[in-house]
Amino acid sequence: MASTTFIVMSDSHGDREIVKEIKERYQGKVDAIFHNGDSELPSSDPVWDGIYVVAGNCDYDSGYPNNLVTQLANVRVAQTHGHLYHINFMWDRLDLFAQEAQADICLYGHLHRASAWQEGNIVFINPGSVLQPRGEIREKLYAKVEVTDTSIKVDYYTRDHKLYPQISKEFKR
Ligand SMILES: [Mn+2]
Repeated sequence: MASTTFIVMSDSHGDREIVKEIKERYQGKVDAIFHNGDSELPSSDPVWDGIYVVAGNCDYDSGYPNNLVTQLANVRVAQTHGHLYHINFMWDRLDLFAQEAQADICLYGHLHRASAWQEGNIVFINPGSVLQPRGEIREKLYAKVEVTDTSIKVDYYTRDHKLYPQISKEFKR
Protein backbone atom coordinates (compact mmCIF):
# COMPACT_ATOMS: atom_id res chain seq x y z
CA MET A 1 0.00 0.00 0.00
CA ALA A 2 1.33 3.43 -0.94
CA SER A 3 2.22 5.70 1.95
CA THR A 4 3.33 9.33 2.00
CA THR A 5 4.63 11.30 4.98
CA PHE A 6 5.18 15.02 5.10
CA ILE A 7 5.91 17.85 7.52
CA VAL A 8 3.94 21.11 7.68
CA MET A 9 4.94 24.29 9.49
CA SER A 10 3.68 27.87 9.32
CA ASP A 11 3.87 31.39 10.68
CA SER A 12 7.49 31.41 11.82
CA HIS A 13 7.54 35.24 11.64
CA GLY A 14 11.25 35.89 11.30
CA ASP A 15 12.50 32.84 13.21
CA ARG A 16 14.80 31.37 10.59
CA GLU A 17 16.44 28.94 13.00
CA ILE A 18 13.31 26.88 13.55
CA VAL A 19 12.68 26.58 9.81
CA LYS A 20 16.26 25.42 9.32
CA GLU A 21 16.11 23.05 12.29
CA ILE A 22 12.88 21.37 11.16
CA LYS A 23 14.22 21.07 7.62
CA GLU A 24 17.49 19.51 8.77
CA ARG A 25 15.65 17.14 11.08
CA TYR A 26 13.29 15.78 8.43
CA GLN A 27 14.79 16.33 4.99
CA GLY A 28 15.45 12.98 3.33
CA LYS A 29 13.34 11.19 5.95
CA VAL A 30 9.93 12.40 4.74
CA ASP A 31 8.48 12.87 1.27
CA ALA A 32 7.96 16.63 1.49
CA ILE A 33 8.20 19.66 3.76
CA PHE A 34 5.71 22.56 3.56
CA HIS A 35 5.70 26.08 5.02
CA ASN A 36 2.35 27.85 4.81
CA GLY A 37 3.60 31.43 4.85
CA ASP A 38 4.46 34.36 7.11
CA SER A 39 8.08 33.32 7.36
CA GLU A 40 9.17 36.95 6.85
CA LEU A 41 12.32 35.62 5.14
CA PRO A 42 13.55 36.57 1.66
CA SER A 43 12.22 34.20 -0.98
CA SER A 44 15.83 33.79 -2.18
CA ASP A 45 16.94 32.39 1.19
CA PRO A 46 18.66 29.02 0.60
CA VAL A 47 16.75 27.60 3.55
CA TRP A 48 13.85 27.17 1.07
CA ASP A 49 15.69 24.63 -1.06
CA GLY A 50 13.54 21.54 -0.64
CA ILE A 51 10.60 23.29 1.05
CA TYR A 52 7.27 24.11 -0.59
CA VAL A 53 6.50 27.64 0.63
CA VAL A 54 3.74 30.18 -0.07
CA ALA A 55 3.24 33.89 0.67
CA GLY A 56 1.62 35.10 3.87
CA ASN A 57 0.12 38.50 4.58
CA CYS A 58 3.39 39.50 6.32
CA ASP A 59 5.61 38.41 3.40
CA TYR A 60 6.39 41.44 1.29
CA ASP A 61 8.78 39.58 -0.99
CA SER A 62 6.95 39.09 -4.30
CA GLY A 63 9.02 35.97 -5.04
CA TYR A 64 6.59 33.74 -3.15
CA PRO A 65 3.57 32.19 -4.89
CA ASN A 66 0.16 32.74 -3.27
CA ASN A 67 -0.81 29.11 -3.81
CA LEU A 68 0.86 25.82 -4.63
CA VAL A 69 -0.66 22.54 -5.70
CA THR A 70 1.70 19.61 -5.22
CA GLN A 71 1.06 16.07 -6.35
CA LEU A 72 2.85 13.59 -4.09
CA ALA A 73 2.68 9.84 -4.75
CA ASN A 74 -0.83 9.10 -3.57
CA VAL A 75 -2.05 12.50 -2.45
CA ARG A 76 -2.70 15.91 -3.98
CA VAL A 77 -1.90 18.85 -1.70
CA ALA A 78 -3.26 22.38 -2.13
CA GLN A 79 -1.43 25.01 -0.08
CA THR A 80 -2.11 28.65 0.70
CA HIS A 81 -1.71 31.00 3.65
CA GLY A 82 -5.44 31.71 3.93
CA HIS A 83 -5.75 35.50 4.16
CA LEU A 84 -6.60 35.77 0.45
CA TYR A 85 -9.60 33.51 1.09
CA HIS A 86 -10.72 35.52 4.13
CA ILE A 87 -10.49 32.59 6.51
CA ASN A 88 -10.93 34.84 9.52
CA PHE A 89 -14.56 35.21 8.43
CA MET A 90 -15.53 32.21 6.27
CA TRP A 91 -14.37 28.84 4.99
CA ASP A 92 -16.27 28.83 1.66
CA ARG A 93 -13.52 30.38 -0.43
CA LEU A 94 -10.74 28.19 0.96
CA ASP A 95 -12.97 25.18 0.36
CA LEU A 96 -13.58 26.29 -3.23
CA PHE A 97 -9.83 26.78 -3.79
CA ALA A 98 -9.17 23.24 -2.53
CA GLN A 99 -11.99 21.77 -4.62
CA GLU A 100 -10.80 23.53 -7.77
CA ALA A 101 -7.29 22.17 -7.13
CA GLN A 102 -8.85 18.70 -6.83
CA ALA A 103 -6.96 18.39 -3.59
CA ASP A 104 -7.07 15.57 -1.07
CA ILE A 105 -5.48 17.81 1.55
CA CYS A 106 -5.56 21.60 1.92
CA LEU A 107 -2.77 23.19 3.99
CA TYR A 108 -3.23 26.67 5.40
CA GLY A 109 -1.95 28.90 8.21
CA HIS A 110 -2.63 32.51 9.17
CA LEU A 111 -4.78 31.81 12.23
CA HIS A 112 -1.86 30.49 14.34
CA ARG A 113 -4.25 27.81 15.62
CA ALA A 114 -3.47 24.14 15.11
CA SER A 115 -6.45 22.27 13.72
CA ALA A 116 -7.33 19.46 11.33
CA TRP A 117 -10.81 18.83 9.98
CA GLN A 118 -12.57 17.21 7.07
CA GLU A 119 -15.09 18.79 4.72
CA GLY A 120 -16.40 16.57 1.95
CA ASN A 121 -13.45 14.60 0.58
CA ILE A 122 -10.85 17.13 1.65
CA VAL A 123 -8.85 17.25 4.89
CA PHE A 124 -7.88 20.79 5.93
CA ILE A 125 -4.78 21.17 8.10
CA ASN A 126 -3.44 24.19 9.95
CA PRO A 127 -0.13 23.24 11.62
CA GLY A 128 -0.40 26.14 14.06
CA SER A 129 2.52 28.53 14.47
CA VAL A 130 6.07 27.49 15.37
CA LEU A 131 6.54 30.90 17.02
CA GLN A 132 3.31 32.61 18.08
CA PRO A 133 0.45 30.29 19.02
CA ARG A 134 -2.98 31.85 19.51
CA GLY A 135 -6.13 30.51 21.10
CA GLU A 136 -6.46 27.83 23.77
CA ILE A 137 -3.42 25.80 22.74
CA ARG A 138 -0.36 27.68 23.97
CA GLU A 139 2.20 25.33 22.39
CA LYS A 140 4.36 26.31 19.42
CA LEU A 141 3.58 23.50 17.02
CA TYR A 142 4.15 21.96 13.63
CA ALA A 143 2.48 18.94 12.02
CA LYS A 144 3.42 15.56 10.61
CA VAL A 145 0.96 14.00 8.16
CA GLU A 146 0.92 10.33 7.16
CA VAL A 147 -1.23 9.41 4.18
CA THR A 148 -2.13 5.89 3.08
CA ASP A 149 -4.63 4.89 0.41
CA THR A 150 -7.36 4.80 3.06
CA SER A 151 -6.35 7.21 5.82
CA ILE A 152 -4.87 10.61 6.64
CA LYS A 153 -3.25 10.85 10.07
CA VAL A 154 -2.22 14.20 11.53
CA ASP A 155 0.11 14.47 14.53
CA TYR A 156 1.37 17.68 16.06
CA TYR A 157 4.83 18.23 17.50
CA THR A 158 6.17 20.99 19.74
CA ARG A 159 9.06 23.02 18.44
CA ASP A 160 11.39 20.90 20.52
CA HIS A 161 10.04 17.92 18.55
CA LYS A 162 7.95 16.24 21.23
CA LEU A 163 4.65 14.69 20.19
CA TYR A 164 1.68 16.78 21.37
CA PRO A 165 -0.88 13.96 21.32
CA GLN A 166 -3.92 15.85 22.61
CA ILE A 167 -4.97 16.99 19.15
CA SER A 168 -3.90 14.09 16.92
CA LYS A 169 -6.54 13.22 14.33
CA GLU A 170 -7.13 10.43 11.88
CA PHE A 171 -9.46 10.70 8.88
CA LYS A 172 -10.76 8.18 6.36
CA ARG A 173 -10.28 8.97 2.69
MN1 LIG B 1 0.99 34.99 10.74
